[in-house]
Amino acid sequence: KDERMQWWREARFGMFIHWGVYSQWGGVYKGHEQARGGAEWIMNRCKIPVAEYQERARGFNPVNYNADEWVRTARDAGMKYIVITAKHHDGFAMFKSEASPFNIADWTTYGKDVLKPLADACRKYGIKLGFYYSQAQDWNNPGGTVARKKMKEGWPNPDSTRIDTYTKAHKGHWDPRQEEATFEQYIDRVAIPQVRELLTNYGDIAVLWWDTPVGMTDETALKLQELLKLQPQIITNDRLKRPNFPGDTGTPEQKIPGAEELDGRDWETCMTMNHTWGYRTSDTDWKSAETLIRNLVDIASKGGNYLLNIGPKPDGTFPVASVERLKTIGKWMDTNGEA
Ligand code: FUL
Repeated sequence: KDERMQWWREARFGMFIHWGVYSQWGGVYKGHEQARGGAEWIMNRCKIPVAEYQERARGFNPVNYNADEWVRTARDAGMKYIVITAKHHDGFAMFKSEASPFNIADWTTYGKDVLKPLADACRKYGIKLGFYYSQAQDWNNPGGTVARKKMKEGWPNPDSTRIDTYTKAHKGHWDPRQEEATFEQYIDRVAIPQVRELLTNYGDIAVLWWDTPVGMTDETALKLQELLKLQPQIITNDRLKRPNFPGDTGTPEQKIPGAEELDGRDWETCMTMNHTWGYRTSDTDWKSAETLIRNLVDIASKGGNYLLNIGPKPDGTFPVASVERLKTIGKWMDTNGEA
């Protein structure tokens, strides 16, 4: 384990990328600002019907996407690895998939896999590549689960004009099309084959970043965990299924643990530069470069890693404010970063 973990322990700094068809909404649905949560949650928060979400997804066309530039931007900031959302909770695959037509190559105007060029660029620049995969929540592929956000009885969802009594009676689902298969069928038909694709078609994969184990059982988790043998060196986090599947790394989200909270396990703080993971047009409340550098130093001093998020725009470019901050961090790294 120690040998496998070595590069990761030395890395200290990585780039998280939340990019998908949700970026097209930018946190706005039918003229209304999504009130709560990250903009990558818009389908769920605003209860967008499956057909409508899928229709808009057809138009996803990131013509300015340049994987080479992305990886150089990460490298120049001193980042050693990248973790990108291969599939987020909305179920849209950013890669060519035989397991679901709802993927970038088969579904969209763009018509190409975006992970392939990213894998090539990472290899070229010596940056490790990891995939985020939402294994349980999937709002478009039938049978996927839905996290139910706590909503007080009688309180309307500020983001939804639809009635929450439906979602209550349907385990959080808001569209009958989401329930056309069982969770086990979804795992066998979509999640397992897609994770196999991700661990087979892109060369060495350094990290598998699971998320939100809603509805997972030990049995479904074991099936997914088994696939990791396809990449014997891979490192995984603690979000496959709770409890019983601790993985290799803890995942404090949007917070830096205090020194007294550390328990000897490897950990990685993931954090946004503003308040959203997916691109949000209205969110210009950015942390300063100084704050980001201070966070990195704080985390490194406690033995953790900093996975700092970028929410690319639907055209495939990074927000300018994010790039500016990465440049400032890069300058600081040049003088203070490494021995
Ligand atoms: C959370 C997800 O629900 C968010 O959308 C984001 O991906 C974050 C890193 O993990 O649990």
